[in-house]
Amino acid sequence: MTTVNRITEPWGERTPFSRGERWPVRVDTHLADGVSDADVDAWVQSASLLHSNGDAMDIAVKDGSIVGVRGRADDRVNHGRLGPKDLYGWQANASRDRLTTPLIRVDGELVETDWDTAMNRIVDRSRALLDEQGPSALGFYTSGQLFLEEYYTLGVIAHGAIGTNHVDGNTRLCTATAAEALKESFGCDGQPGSYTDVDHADVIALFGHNVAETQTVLWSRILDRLAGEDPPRILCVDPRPTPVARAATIHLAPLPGTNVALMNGLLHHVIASGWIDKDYIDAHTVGFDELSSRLADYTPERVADICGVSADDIRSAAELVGTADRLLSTVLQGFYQSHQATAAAVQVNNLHLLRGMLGKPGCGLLQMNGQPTAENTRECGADGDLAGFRNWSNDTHVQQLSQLWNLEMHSIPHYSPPTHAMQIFRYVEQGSIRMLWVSATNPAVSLPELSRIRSILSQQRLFLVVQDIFLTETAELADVVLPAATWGEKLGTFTNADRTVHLSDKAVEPPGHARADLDIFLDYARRMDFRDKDDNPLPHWQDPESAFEAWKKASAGRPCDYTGLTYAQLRGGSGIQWPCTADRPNGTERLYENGQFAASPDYCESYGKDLVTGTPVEPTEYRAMNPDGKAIFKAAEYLPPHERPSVEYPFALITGRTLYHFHTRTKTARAPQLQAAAPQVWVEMSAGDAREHQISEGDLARVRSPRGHIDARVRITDIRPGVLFVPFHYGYWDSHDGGRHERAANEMTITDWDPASKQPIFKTSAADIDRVAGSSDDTTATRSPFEKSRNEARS
Ligand SMILES: Nc1nc2c(c(=O)[nH]1)N[C@H]1C(S)=C(S)[C@@H](COP(=O)(O)OP(=O)(O)OC[C@H]3O[C@@H](n4cnc5c(=O)[nH]c(N)nc54)[C@H](O)[C@@H]3O)O[C@H]1N2
Ligand SMILES: Nc1nc2c(c(=O)[nH]1)N[C@H]1C(S)=C(S)[C@@H](COP(=O)(O)OP(=O)(O)OC[C@H]3O[C@@H](n4cnc5c(=O)[nH]c(N)nc54)[C@H](O)[C@@H]3O)O[C@H]1N2
Ligand SMILES: [Mo]
Repeated sequence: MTTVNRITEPWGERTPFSRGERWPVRVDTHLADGVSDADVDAWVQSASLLHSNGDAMDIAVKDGSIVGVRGRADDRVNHGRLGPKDLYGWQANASRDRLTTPLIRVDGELVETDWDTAMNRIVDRSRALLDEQGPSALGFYTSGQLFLEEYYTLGVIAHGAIGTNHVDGNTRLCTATAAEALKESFGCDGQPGSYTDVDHADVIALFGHNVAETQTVLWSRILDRLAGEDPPRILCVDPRPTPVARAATIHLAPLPGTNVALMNGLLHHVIASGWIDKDYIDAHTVGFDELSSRLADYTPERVADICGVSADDIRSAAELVGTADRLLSTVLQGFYQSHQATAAAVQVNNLHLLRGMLGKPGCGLLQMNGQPTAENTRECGADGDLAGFRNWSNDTHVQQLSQLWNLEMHSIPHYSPPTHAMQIFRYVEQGSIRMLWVSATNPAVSLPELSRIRSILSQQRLFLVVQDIFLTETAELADVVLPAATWGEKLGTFTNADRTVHLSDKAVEPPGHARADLDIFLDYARRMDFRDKDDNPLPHWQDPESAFEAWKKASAGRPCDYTGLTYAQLRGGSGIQWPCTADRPNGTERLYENGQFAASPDYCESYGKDLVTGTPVEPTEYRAMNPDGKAIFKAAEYLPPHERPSVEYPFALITGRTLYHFHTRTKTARAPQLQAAAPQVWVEMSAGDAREHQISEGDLARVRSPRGHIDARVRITDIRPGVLFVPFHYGYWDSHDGGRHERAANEMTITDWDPASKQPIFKTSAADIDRVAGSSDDTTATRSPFEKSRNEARS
């Protein structure tokens, strides 16, 4: 058992290893005070649910309650390690303020009720709206935090049984760009790389990805390589001095919103220097000539001006990735939550295609996921796309679904692209969507421009259903609140960012009358009496395992093929990476070995889009461009962000995460160790900017954008001058005083999205800052514990 303080030392002690060696095992455990291993009645298998890394763990159960967790030594993902959120976050399950019974709105107030009453309200309203207006009156907004079985079931209900096109997940805010970038370059979603690429790479490049704080165990793996022989060199592209930046060989800190210019500059120099694999390009790709002519103007000097980094640094960074023997790249929100998100992420794919670095150990590409089960939202079609990475504009694919679900083809909407979340909220605002069912997401804190979102969700004419485990900021606005069971209280599977499928077993009973999300969706389907064309119940399954078996049929022959997996096989041992079939019973470590892609016109998930306008490419156009299903180089011109710093709002505001909290904190604020480590919102600014504004460390400051403001304590850091950073975790609910404080970063963010992926822009808006009051004595206001312990160690 590890004894280090995992709040001040989140990555634990080093277990160095050198290139090509196996990453040593280190088993991390945390048990409740006074509980020892000997007291534990049972260890129940699961994986982590507060990030996308998929760290396998066992849940300790004593007297019917969760009393701790322990990493699984045999798992390929974490070799026993767990991060701080995994070690402490489970305590939220037993929080006394869990929702335990359904609530309905009566005379303006939410009151407790029974399941029959709550569900019948939803069913009555659904029926009335279907009669009056048809399927387009109903919208579903789900999550990246449920289980595979739940998404597939919801997808079948929404796309099939109801036939609405208005289905999306909060994955739109999270990994829509990952999916879109993979479709644009490789014809299909699906993560090419593997975490084991960390073990083999000689260069690791992180693009807008603060992996140290957001996937702490993956960072431990990188730190262990850095501590071993023949360490990899690191490129970090991030405007902030993150732990990744501090460990980097080269840190580029571009102005927020200039990623495309920067990537074009890197690719320009890679091509100009001849660091490309011409044979690979000729054999396996289309579009190289267009890319290289588009890149011609992006000289390091020009790019240096746009991005505010030196031309020499751009050349050095290009050399690092251009001469790597085995390059691993990861991409996340610094790229995805920006105005040219897909265009920027695609350039990282281009880098790997130019260098022929795919499908080989160490040559990984991880267009990262963020949420634990975002992969499943996408593959099961709960993000609007069709199940099994099927192409909505390919009739053969729609027909396959109609056969699987035994429905007429016309009852599955495929007349236009699925409605994306930002458009769903627009339709709610305009009144054409009249019932919105929100599951496992908290849009009243996580969507941009919160004053608008609050007014949309509190409209009288909207019937809002919220399915959550707590009475969140969103649930408070609902007409019906459904109490869900969560991780540890229900059975299901989920898939992490490197395609590893884990089983999560039920360890304890849910509190009160809370029910698993799957049971809630199936109960709705039964009460609605949904039927297929032979009058059989739709969906026809009744529990997690039968849902999983149905999903396997839907995945057969598609890139995300699960047919070789069973629950029995996923119990014990390690998680397994899809595709997993009879031919590949142990799963598949890397996609696109030998330059074979899933991009042929008849097989691909998407024909792609224009990266600037988002207009879908016509099937005939795609066929002409890529008849043999090769990988596709897509070029993009740099365009400046829509909202740029001005005289009135001189700063670029970016938002993001801290190591200790997950999203809107519904779980992490209820875990005492995590809450104490980051109890309140702050704003980061540079020392020079602070001086100029007469602001000192710890002062209370007001941060304003054209849409709203918050008050936050100031942390002075080495962030790029002209940039402010605010963590987005803090909604107005406060676990300490139960009070309400407007302090969510999204009070300030803008209603705008990337044209191709439709992912909202959380990382570029203009803002100003002013001092409101002097400094507080609370030092947690101004430093996170791991920063403090690092500073103490250095002095
Ligand atoms: N501790 C913790 N871990 C988490 C989560 C959490 O809430 N807390 N959430 C999970 C989820 S759902 C997700 S999506 C991931 C997100 O994981 P990350 O993407 O790593 O996290 P963020 O902090 O959102 O953004 C990453 C970095 O982008 C940088 N950035 C901002 N603007 C720009 C820009 O214009 N260009 C570049 N190059 N960089 C920029 C920011 O400075 C920030 O350090 O984390 C997952 N893991
Ligand atoms: N400004 C800014 N905004 C952002 C981001 C940013 O970087 N900056 N990042 C965006 C990203 S990447 C993401 S992923 C989103 C996240 O945004 P949200 O999805 O809104 O955040 P969460 O707090 O994770 O909300 C999940 C909800 O599900 C509930 N829940 C947990 N487990 C279960 C379960 O088993 N069943 C049910 N029914 N409910 C459950 C939780 O209590 C919680 O209310 O935020 C986005 N918003
Ligand atoms: Mo996310």
